[in-house]
Amino acid sequence: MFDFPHRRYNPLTREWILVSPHRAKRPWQGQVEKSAPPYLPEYDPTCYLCPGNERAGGIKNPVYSGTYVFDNDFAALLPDAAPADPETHPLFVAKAETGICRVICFSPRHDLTLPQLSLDETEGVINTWADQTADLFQHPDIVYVQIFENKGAVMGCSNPHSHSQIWSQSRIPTEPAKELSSQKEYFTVYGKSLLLDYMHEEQKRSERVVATNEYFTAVVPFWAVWPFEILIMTHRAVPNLPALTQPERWALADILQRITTRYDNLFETSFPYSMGFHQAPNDGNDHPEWVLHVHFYPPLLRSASVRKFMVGYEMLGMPQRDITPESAAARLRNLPEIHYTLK
Ligand code: H2U
Ligand code: ZN
Repeated sequence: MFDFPHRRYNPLTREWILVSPHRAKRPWQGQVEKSAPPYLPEYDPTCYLCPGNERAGGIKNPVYSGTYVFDNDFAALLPDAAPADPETHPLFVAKAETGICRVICFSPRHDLTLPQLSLDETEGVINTWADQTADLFQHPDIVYVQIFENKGAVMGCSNPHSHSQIWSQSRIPTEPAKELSSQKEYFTVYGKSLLLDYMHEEQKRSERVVATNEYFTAVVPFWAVWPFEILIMTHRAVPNLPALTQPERWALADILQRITTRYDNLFETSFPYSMGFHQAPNDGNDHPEWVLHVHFYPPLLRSASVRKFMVGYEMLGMPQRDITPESAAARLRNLPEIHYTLK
C-alpha cells in the first residue's frame, strides 16, 4: 500500500515524518558500531553501580539485593531554591529550573539486562519506578517526573550495569508538553482519549502490533521515526505508574520482557535504545485525557553494527525513514520470545 514516498502525521507531537520505502536498498559503506561486549562478569570491582562499590565522591553503595536507588552524584537539576530569572530581555530568555535526579539500578547483577531478569525482578523494577514517582510527586515543586533508560554505548550509556534514571523538575519538558496539549485537545473535541482510540484502531488493523496482553499493547507506531521504534500503551486511561493495579504491573513486566527479548533477538545482540515513560504531569489537575505509555527509540537499522543517523535533511528538514513501520513490525512480530543466549 505504501511503496511510494509519503509523509505521515504524528498526532501526539503534531509533527510529520517522511517515509521513503523505495530507498531501503541503498548501499552502506559508512560507520560501523562496536557491538556490546560478549561477556560481562556477575560482579565488577571497578563498577560504580555494583553492590558494595564506591561511587564518585566516595559514597559506598550498600550490598543491595533487589533494585537500588540513589541521588545522581552529577545531577542535571538541583533542588535548591531557584534564584531570580537570570535574563529579562525578550531575545535572551532564560529561566531558573529546579529538580531532583536519581539513578535506579535494576539488579545487583552487573551482567543482566531487562530481558534477562525474571518476571518477579522486572515487576520489582516497575514497583520502584512507581514508588519513586509517588515520592517525587510529594515534592511541591516537582511538576514532571521523567523516567528513562539509556542502554548501550551507542546511546551514550556510561555503564553496562543495567540502570535507569529519573529526572524530575519544576516544568514540563518539551516532549511531554506537546503530548499534553494534543491529548487535551483531542479529549475536548471528541470526549475520548487520543491514545485509546489509536490503540483500538491498531488492534483492528493488527499490521503494526508486535505484542499484546490483557492490559497492554505494543506497536511500531504508524508515525515511527526510528527503524524499530515501539510504543507500548495501557488499555485504559491510567495517568501514571502509581495508578497501575498489581495485575497491570505484572502485565507491564510481561510486555517489557517480551519486547526487549525480541529486540535482542533481532540482530542477536544486546539491543541499544533509549526508552522512557510518559506520565501525566503532577500539576494539581486531573488528567482524564492522559494514557500512560512507553516509548522505545532504538538506533539500529540493518545489523548490530549499522545504525540510523538523524543528520542532514533530518536536522534541517524533518525526520525520515526508509523501511516502513509495517515491515519493521512484521520482523519484530515474527521473532521468538526466548532470548537468543538461551538457545
Ligand atoms: P547513563 O545512564 O547515561 O549511563 O548515566 C549514568 C548516571 O550515573 C549519570 O547520570 C551518574 C551519572 O551522573 N553517576 C553517579 O551518580 N555516580 C557515579 O559515581 C558515576 C555516575
Ligand atoms: Zn556493576
